[in-house]
Amino acid sequence: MFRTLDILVLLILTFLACSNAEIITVKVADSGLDFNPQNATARKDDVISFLFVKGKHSLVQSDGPGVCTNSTTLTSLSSGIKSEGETYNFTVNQNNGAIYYFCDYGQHCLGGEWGVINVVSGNGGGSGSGSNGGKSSASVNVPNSLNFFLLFTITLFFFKSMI
Ligand SMILES: [Cu+2]
Repeated sequence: MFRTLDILVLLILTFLACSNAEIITVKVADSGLDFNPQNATARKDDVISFLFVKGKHSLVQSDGPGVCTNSTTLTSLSSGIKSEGETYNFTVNQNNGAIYYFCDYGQHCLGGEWGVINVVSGNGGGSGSGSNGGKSSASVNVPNSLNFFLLFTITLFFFKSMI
């Protein structure tokens, strides 16, 4: 017999296993006026979690790399002024292309504080690529392992319920 709790756990695990969305952390002012990583790779529905490390900053979307003026088309990425220790979460809502952004606070952008989110299509999680632009293969494999673990747990629950 299925118990209510078993069914509930099964539903939650199934939901988690089906969701490939990832949380990608980008540090703001991690080392001076910068974003770390400056180039991040993400997929639709991934959440870019901007962590404000030091000072005050304000993230706004722009129309190109190193451009220090607001985007004329998309305005979904806009954090407002944030202080040390705060976070701003931005959910990627496009299937491909690049999302450019910069810090609108003071003259920070002219000091080099801008970044790019490269949106790629396909399944699996995205990854931060590091400030050198290199791709981290290790973090790409993490979601697959997690999904395997979740599916394994679901299978266990299924068989347990049949006994
Ligand atoms: Cu700034």
